[in-house]
Amino acid sequence: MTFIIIKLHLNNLIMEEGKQLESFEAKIAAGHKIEPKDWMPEAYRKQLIRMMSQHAHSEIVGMLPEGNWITRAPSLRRKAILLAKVQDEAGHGLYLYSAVETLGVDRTELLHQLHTGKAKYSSIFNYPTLTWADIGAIGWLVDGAAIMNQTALARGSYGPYSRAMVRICKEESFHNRQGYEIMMTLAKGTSEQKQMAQDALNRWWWPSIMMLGPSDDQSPNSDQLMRWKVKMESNDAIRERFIDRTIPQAEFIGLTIPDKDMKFDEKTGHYSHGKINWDEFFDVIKGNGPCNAKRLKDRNDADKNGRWVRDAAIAYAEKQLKEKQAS
Ligand code: BYC
Repeated sequence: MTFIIIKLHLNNLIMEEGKQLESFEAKIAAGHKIEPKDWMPEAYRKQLIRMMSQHAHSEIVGMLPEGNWITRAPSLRRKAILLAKVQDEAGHGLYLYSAVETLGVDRTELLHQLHTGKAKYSSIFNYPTLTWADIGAIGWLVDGAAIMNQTALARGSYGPYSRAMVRICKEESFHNRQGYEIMMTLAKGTSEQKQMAQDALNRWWWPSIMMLGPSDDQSPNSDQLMRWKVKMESNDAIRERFIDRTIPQAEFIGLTIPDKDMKFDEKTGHYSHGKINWDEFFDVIKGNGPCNAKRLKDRNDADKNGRWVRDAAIAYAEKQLKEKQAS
């Protein structure tokens, strides 16, 4: 008898979950947003935590190679712009950690995963910034690729993530323009300056097109993410759009994309490109890129050195709360 009751109960639970999944998927198909208190399948929640936390980590790790150039920016104007950009990236990290917390996970845990090397962050930030032109290349190419991806993510199904994307993309557009303007200025400068810009393009081009994720045949998460409209387009589709948009920009300022196989295909209306070195990409995301160890150390140091500020802010907030409760 007990066995039958348990079985009936389980059947009811399965039916209930089936109905919830059906209405969840219908909501997404109709273009509605999923909000934190709505029912969602565990796999959707886990995928969002994975992707959004990697995104948040990328924003704050991305501050490191750029922050490295604040004291060496070539003029006061360039310094002020770069400072504002790096602060924007910190802000993006904050919106995104807050957005991930709506899924019931604490940012202390997420940061612990980053600092112990368990969590991924964007492959692109494991490359060094060797000259001032690299700051131009990051704004133009890295922020350019990020915008291409994130304007699609802004139409995604999870409310807090898609809304964060809207604001982030506005700021990334400014970052993209300042980077292109640095490259344009260098490309119009002396032959040494133009060479510096070309050298930065040579080093950042391939990592930038790789940062949009592995090719579709090597992307295990894409199908599920696209079915639930977390991702609106595949990695290769976004990469193609980024390449199509960027090549004319390089031509306009007289720089050469370092890919001798790149050519415009009249039939498809897109540029075809040379072979991407996916071995390098997978090696970098495994932790073996030129700067992985340095980035982790610098993040850990920043976390340790900033602890007193967080402790003081918490103590002040607690004091304020106590005073409010007492009055
Ligand atoms: N780097 O199944 P796939 C910025 C991993 S920062 C490292 O295609 P998915 C900026 C992937 O996680 C903007 N790992 O994955 C900041 C997965 O491993 P796990 C950064 C990567 O999630 C400061 C495995 O490879 N933007 O703009 O469907 C200064 C298989 O991949 C990467 C975002 O984070 C990578 N590049 O698609 C300046 C956007 N690519 O987790 C600028 C949000 C893949 O299964 N994220 N992997 O172990 C996304 O749109 C997607 O996560 C991706 C990858 C397109 C990146």
